[in-house]
Amino acid sequence: MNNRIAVKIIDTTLREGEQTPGVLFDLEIKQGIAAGLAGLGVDEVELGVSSRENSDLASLVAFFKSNYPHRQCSLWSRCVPEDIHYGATLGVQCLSLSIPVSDLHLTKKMGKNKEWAIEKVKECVEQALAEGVEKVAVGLEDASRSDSNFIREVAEIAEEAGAFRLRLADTVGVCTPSDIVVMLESLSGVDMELAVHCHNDFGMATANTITALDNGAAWGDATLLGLGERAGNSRLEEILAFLVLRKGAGKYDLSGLPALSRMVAEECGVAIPGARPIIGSALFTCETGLHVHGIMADPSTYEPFDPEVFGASRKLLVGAQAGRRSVLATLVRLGLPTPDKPGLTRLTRKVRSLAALRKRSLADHEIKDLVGY
Ligand code: HCA
Ligand code: CU
Repeated sequence: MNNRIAVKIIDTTLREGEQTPGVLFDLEIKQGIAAGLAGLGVDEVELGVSSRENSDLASLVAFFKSNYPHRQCSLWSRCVPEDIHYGATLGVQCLSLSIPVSDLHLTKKMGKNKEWAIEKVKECVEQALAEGVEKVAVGLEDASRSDSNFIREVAEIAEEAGAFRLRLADTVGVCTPSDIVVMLESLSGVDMELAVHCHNDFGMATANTITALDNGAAWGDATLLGLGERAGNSRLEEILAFLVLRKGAGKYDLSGLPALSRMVAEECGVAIPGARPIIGSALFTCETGLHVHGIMADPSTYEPFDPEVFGASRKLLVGAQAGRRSVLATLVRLGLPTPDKPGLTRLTRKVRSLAALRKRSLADHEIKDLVGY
């Protein structure tokens, strides 16, 4: 990562995450999520869409500003004067104005053209600044399927008008990490902070976000559990854990992450699969003899980080692929007598076949039964 300290994360669970079909947070939950995100040390919390119709927004902004005055909050806004005005009246620090930039979006969705987009960006950035918004950002929707010369043109206009940040959206999640690098390179020399907003349609959102942060982007977007349209966005839990555990970003506090993720999952009525990266409950459960042996010798052989980082614990099981060492360790753990080598081999065979028969790992009492205790 070019500059670890400079890397910053925008959480958009309360904006993009709430666009997930069937997800609607009430104000109290939104406050709980915002507080949790502030606790993790997320650099900016996008609190929602700037619109009078967003009935909780004024209270949520007021809550966040009074409780976390030193943490940046932002609103996402269409390039519509009344929405910009509304955001400005809420006194939010940062307003992210979003504009589509691909021909597809401009013509088919908006019935507009490139000239319109250029004009809108200029007008809207100027309006937001004139209305007293401290930091104005511009988000380019469908940037990954847009003409790079046009993106550069929009960037220059946004910069001239006074925007501090340009966010490139891979709106339908079609980029690979190398596409992200090319997109960022095409903006070299632009004097605004660059951000990316990556969707997960092909499962690459987290990789794309991390790659962007490694290649010149100052900001990356994420949502808790990767909530968002379709396959969602890059997952906050993966991004933060990677930045802390692999890149040494000490400014984030991961301790609240599992509880916050579970709270959001419960609120959304979704189950977190056991093998889900970072927050799954089965990540530190191991049954394969070879792996159990390695973990017993040194956990880092087969674990990328210590489960205690997330308050989790390691579970070493004996099942159909158990090895002699794991059977022996289980006997010791249960305080049972340990057999000689041939006896251990026989017992291991028995453990394996019983586990295969039952199609699961064995419980302690089953192992006791096998050794006749
Ligand atoms: C959406 C828009 C957006 C905008 C991102 C941004 C996207 O689909 O609702 O303004 O930076 O993915 O393009 O989330
Ligand atoms: Cu999006």
